[in-house]
Amino acid sequence: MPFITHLDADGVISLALLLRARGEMPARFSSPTRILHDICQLVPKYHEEELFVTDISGSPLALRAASLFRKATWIDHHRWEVGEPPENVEVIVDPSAPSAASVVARYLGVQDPLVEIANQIDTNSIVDEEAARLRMYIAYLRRNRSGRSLGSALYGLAKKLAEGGLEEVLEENDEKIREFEEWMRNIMPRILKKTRIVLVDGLKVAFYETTESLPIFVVYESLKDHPEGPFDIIVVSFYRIRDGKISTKLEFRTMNQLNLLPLSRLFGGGGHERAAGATVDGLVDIEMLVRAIKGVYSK
Ligand SMILES: [Mn+2]
Repeated sequence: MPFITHLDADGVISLALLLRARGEMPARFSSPTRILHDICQLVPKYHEEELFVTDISGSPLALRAASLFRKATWIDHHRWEVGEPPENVEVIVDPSAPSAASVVARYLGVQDPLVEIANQIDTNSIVDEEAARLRMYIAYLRRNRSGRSLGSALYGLAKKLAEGGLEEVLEENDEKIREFEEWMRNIMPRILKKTRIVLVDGLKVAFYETTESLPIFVVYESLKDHPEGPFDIIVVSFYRIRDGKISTKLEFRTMNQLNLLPLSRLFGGGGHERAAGATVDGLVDIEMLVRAIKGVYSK
């Protein structure tokens, strides 16, 4: 039974819950932009089995691709247009759920303290130290590994969590977590300095542009200390060049309960009301973003 999940704490915890309920399965870590590609890649080898997808926004096309498997179950909590899914694809999407893991737990009929950890991390409202440390450990892995090596590390983590070993994982990787914390402490003043604040028709918007991929929570945490905060919109733009082509990955966050989905939709993306994003071909600069924000939010 192949499994595709999001490459973050919620995705890993969703996998852990399914591993415990259903036993070992081949897993792949994906994202909304890569999901169609990843489903198609699994078709030749696994189409006679049941596919599981969690914590990733789909599309009518992705659901059609999932229908090439004997059966598919798609469990998520992002807000997206499900439409009428193919007959053999079961879609369970609850946009009001704090995490995909909580929807998975409900689907499986289980209760687990890991769900609360996923809820705290995914809604960026961390209370427990364990949640903060797990988030940093995953961020450490994403910083130091990629491709297959990252995939197998995250799978190993999910397996440990499934066996009830959160405390153990955090203890074993204490040094790595500290290393990440140290890196984070060093980069925070730089983020604060490089952030541009623009007032857009009464909305206070913070722009952070970078070519280095970094976890959004690091930017968010940095901006908590900004003298001009809190911000209605935080925009993080990652510029990437691949095969000579530039693309912009946009991430939107808010400190003031603003609904960011219309803004991310404008760029062909999605997500949650308070945490959304999009990936755009070409370069999206601050001027374009200001115009987009005006278009969406100005009356
Ligand atoms: Mn999630």
